[in-house]
Amino acid sequence: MLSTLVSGCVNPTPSFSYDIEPISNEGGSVWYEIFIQSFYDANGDGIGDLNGVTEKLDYLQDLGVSGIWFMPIHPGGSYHLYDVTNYYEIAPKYGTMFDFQYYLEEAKARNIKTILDLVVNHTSNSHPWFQEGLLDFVNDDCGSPASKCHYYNFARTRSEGYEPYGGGVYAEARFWSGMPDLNLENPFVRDEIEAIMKYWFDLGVDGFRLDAVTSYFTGDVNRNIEFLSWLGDTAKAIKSDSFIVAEGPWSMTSNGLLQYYPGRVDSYFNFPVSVTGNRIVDRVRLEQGYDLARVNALFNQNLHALRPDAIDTPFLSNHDQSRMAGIQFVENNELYHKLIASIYLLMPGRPFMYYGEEIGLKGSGRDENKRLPFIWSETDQTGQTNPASAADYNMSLQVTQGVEDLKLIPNSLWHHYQKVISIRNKYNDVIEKAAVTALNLDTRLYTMQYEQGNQDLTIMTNVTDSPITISNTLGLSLLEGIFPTTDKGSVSADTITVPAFSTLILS
Ligand SMILES: [Ca+2]
Repeated sequence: MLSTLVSGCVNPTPSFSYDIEPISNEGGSVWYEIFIQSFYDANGDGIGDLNGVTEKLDYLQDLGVSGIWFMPIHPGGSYHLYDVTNYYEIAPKYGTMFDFQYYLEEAKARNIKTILDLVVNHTSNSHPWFQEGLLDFVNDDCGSPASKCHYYNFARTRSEGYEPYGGGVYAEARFWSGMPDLNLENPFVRDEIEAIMKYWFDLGVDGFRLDAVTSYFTGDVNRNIEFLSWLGDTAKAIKSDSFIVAEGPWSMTSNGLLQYYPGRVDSYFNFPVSVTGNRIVDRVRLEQGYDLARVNALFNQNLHALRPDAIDTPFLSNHDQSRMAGIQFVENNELYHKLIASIYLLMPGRPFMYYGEEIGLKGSGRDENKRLPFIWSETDQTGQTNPASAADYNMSLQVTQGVEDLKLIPNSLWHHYQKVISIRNKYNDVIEKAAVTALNLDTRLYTMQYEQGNQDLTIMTNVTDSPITISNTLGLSLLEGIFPTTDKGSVSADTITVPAFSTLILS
């Protein structure tokens, strides 16, 4: 069961509907990360596939998302495909190039952009580059600058981060021997990466998510930044409106994150607000709404002082983290999850959801458990995928209701996500690139003033389980509300009452 347990609940008979206007996803900026294998299986082999995603594009448009990040789609050795053997093909289990082109056409028709995982820190050790390079190195045949010897960091002696490949030959492989690190200083390797990006841009993809960027040159931030800048500039030269978002750094602090922004890619995932840094969850637990606003606003200000063109990417969790839904609040658990979704999906930048978040999908422990099958319906198994074989999550803890079930519950988590995203899309032209200021109207209120051009908004969220009333000293009026309970609060010339767990959009 999704958490409908209501102990000490604010609202013992929570039967109401979210009031959702039909808002287009066009021009919105909520993105959605998909592990294709676990999403929707169109051909009945238990493995999610590209045709399955295409079938569910109407679903994603209905939810309101405007972009998709695909985890790797290329052939590779592991179930997750982060060990690429061919950057120009589609993994057979996911379909064909024709399926991908058909997907892109259908996605564009629904205003949905697409970015691909670009894994260039390393390849598979089965990639032909590595096989050729190893052979040349073994044969002492590395004389030509174009030799694949120089695509990797081969050595005759072992040092830290190097793995053995037989015959006394070692190569740098920071993750494991199946994923040897590319030599990103090599201009021939850079030419290969440029050609890969151009190939997928020409097919119609909108950008890339860069895997493992802090491992490009392990332990050397400056060289990582230099390479990221080369990659970002190269992408923009091919496609000026492309979107490049880098995985890391996995820093807990704003300063750790800002350290990478001199690298000229559009964005770096905001780990401090995710379940790793836990900024949002922690401040909500402590009822420190203003402090959360203060820290988020300060980050936004510092970011734009450093890089006016940069775009933040707030998110809660991804395929490498325990899922958000596993975080438990003692009371009103589902209401707290709704509240946290309201906060991060309305932050400036491009928020990234992880597939299944909208149904409260759980997963923690080994990686396979963090990438478990999406649930479409409790009763209809059409399209249902199987977990990766190594998954060992205790499925008695997993939710059982899927999208179709939650759509029938008017105040479900699913409808909450749809509501928040509809508000996001409606005001995205103000929110996405806004300059933000934190307002201290009450320490328990998360209040942000958004300014973009001559437009402004004030977004006020009550991070507690009780209503809060303040004086309306700023003379704000109500545009919209996101109300996860039956309490709709009030805004008058004198006072503003924000219901528990609720968000007001004011001007
Ligand atoms: Ca399939």
